[in-house]
Amino acid sequence: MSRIALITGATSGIGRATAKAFADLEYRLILCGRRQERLAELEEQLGAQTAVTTLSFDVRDWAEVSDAISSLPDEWKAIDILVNNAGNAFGMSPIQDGDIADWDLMIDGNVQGLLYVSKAVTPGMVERQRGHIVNLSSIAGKQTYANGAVYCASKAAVEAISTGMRLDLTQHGIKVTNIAPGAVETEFSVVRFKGDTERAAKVYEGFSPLTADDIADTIVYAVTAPANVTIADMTILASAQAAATTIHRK
Ligand code: 8X3
Repeated sequence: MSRIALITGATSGIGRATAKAFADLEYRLILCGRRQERLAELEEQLGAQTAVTTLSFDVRDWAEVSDAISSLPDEWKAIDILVNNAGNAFGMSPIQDGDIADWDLMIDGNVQGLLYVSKAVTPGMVERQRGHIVNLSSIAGKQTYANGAVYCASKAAVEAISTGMRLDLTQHGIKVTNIAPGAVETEFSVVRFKGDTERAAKVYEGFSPLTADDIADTIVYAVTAPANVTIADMTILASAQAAATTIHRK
């Protein structure tokens, strides 16, 4: 039987591209997100290639997460791969001007959300003594930049959680991969700048940014590595990008 993969934040960006790449591998897919219509549309599209089911919940709400994962029918319960992709940036400002609601969204979504979904999925992996967790961090988790303290902190937390998970779960036959992308052109900057598409476009001006498909390729590489290989940590930058905020633009 093909592997079962659960992807959070599957309705857009890296999550959606990963869902498509996994469908090409004929993995059975549990696609998770908040936007039900987008999930239904993706289910219909990828359902032509592989078995797909969807779960609509907010990763920030433990009761919703736990109810959704435990509602999976028996044939979907043995999750082999968990891709913790859900997460976002909200706002960019010096710490003294930071918006509390933005901070809560980033910490609750990027950190708590990742923990909640992992808490719902990992006991089964431990029981089965196999599994693979892929956490989406960021170059921002490795290099803090001005006006991004809280987003960077949330991704630094993901880095720590990936390392901690690897320490706790390796003995149970579970691989943990931390993926740290640089500048990927998705809805990321539009969300960060709250719909200001002009400001968002400027982030990717004058160079070729990464695409969601580029990151999906690296995730495929990690999950298809031979049994004796763990891809522990990958940083993927656009080729014009030397560091988080050092980008050579034409
Ligand atoms: C997204 C990459 O460099 O905008 O995590 O923080 S960056």
